[in-house]
Amino acid sequence: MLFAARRLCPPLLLAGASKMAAPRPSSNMAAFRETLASAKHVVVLTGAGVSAESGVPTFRGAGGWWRRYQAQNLATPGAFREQPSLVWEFYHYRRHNMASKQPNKAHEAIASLQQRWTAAGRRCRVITQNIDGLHQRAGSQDVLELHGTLFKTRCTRCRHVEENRDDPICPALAGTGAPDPSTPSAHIPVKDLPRCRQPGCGGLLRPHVVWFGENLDAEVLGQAEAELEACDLCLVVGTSSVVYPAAMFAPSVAERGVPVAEFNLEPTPKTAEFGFHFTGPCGEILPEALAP
Ligand code: BJW
Ligand code: ZN
Repeated sequence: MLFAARRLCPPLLLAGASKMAAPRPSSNMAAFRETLASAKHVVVLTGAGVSAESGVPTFRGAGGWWRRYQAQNLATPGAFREQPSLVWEFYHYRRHNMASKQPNKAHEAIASLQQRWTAAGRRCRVITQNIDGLHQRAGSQDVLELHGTLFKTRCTRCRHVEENRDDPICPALAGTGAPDPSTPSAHIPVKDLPRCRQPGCGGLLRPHVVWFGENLDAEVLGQAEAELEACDLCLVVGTSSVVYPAAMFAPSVAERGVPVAEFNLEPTPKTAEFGFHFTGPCGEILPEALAP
């Protein structure tokens, strides 16, 4: 199992060891396109940056604030335990916000690549850390959502998972969730937050997403590992590559000698481990890189 050893190792040690041996990444587009042309099985691993040009905030950096909170600090089981109303306001805002967002040219370029390749008997699998559903809306099929989705809930009592696109998801959240730092918290009583409708349950619902310290779904992780072990090209698009286990996916592919191309506004802690790095907005670069 490719990732078994890495799961047990601190990522900094692994990153450091690989960095020493890695050559400087190329930004030669013609060379990348030759590599793409000869590949048979590509994995496209995406993060928040792929949706940035759709107007969806990223996690880290300037856009990663909601009120006076850093988004990543609300994406924790502890935050939900202590302030379920606040965390639901945050997710209500993000669910509501998605109604006005559209897939951008990067999502479209990836979906188009997958459609062309599938028709030609080649394989292209999208693995995303995003929970916004924009890859699927652009036409990508069989997207692996590593960190869950905004549009499913899970019951904290009976664990039932179901799709839910209601906006608002419960009456008490209507009109809440504004991101401005001066907005007061709604302090919704727990009994009025989203509740499970399974017979005899009524438990508190939570977003079906993966928060810090929680395990990724074993089935999803297994499928991602299988794709990464079999691919002959990996694209890493719009991720800071600091959140594990996703942060070790592309380095593991590179470690077995398979080309990896990173598309990002800036270098990441993993850039030196990759064969290609293209700096700039992925909505501009990917259409050129993946054009037929
Ligand atoms: C553009 C662009 C444009 C912008 N074009 N580019 C080993 C060692 C130490 C710690 C750990 C470890 N293993 C696990 C951990 C703990 C933790 C972790 O990794 N912590 C690190 C911070 C160190 N991981 C976990 O807890 C994971 N669970 C786990 O591993 O379980 C087992 C375990 C538990 C505990 C200990 C050990 C093992 C679960 C991680 C879940 C992450 N959840 C979130 C929230 C999801 C729900 C939600 O969305 O609300 O997932 S956090 C947040 O970060 C979200 C994202 O998917 C994820 C990654 O962020 P991403 O996508 O990279 O976004 P940004 O904002 O960081 O970067 C955007 C990038 O785009 C930037 O680089 C920009 O430059 C670029 N960009 N515009 C191109 N136009
Ligand atoms: Zn329930």
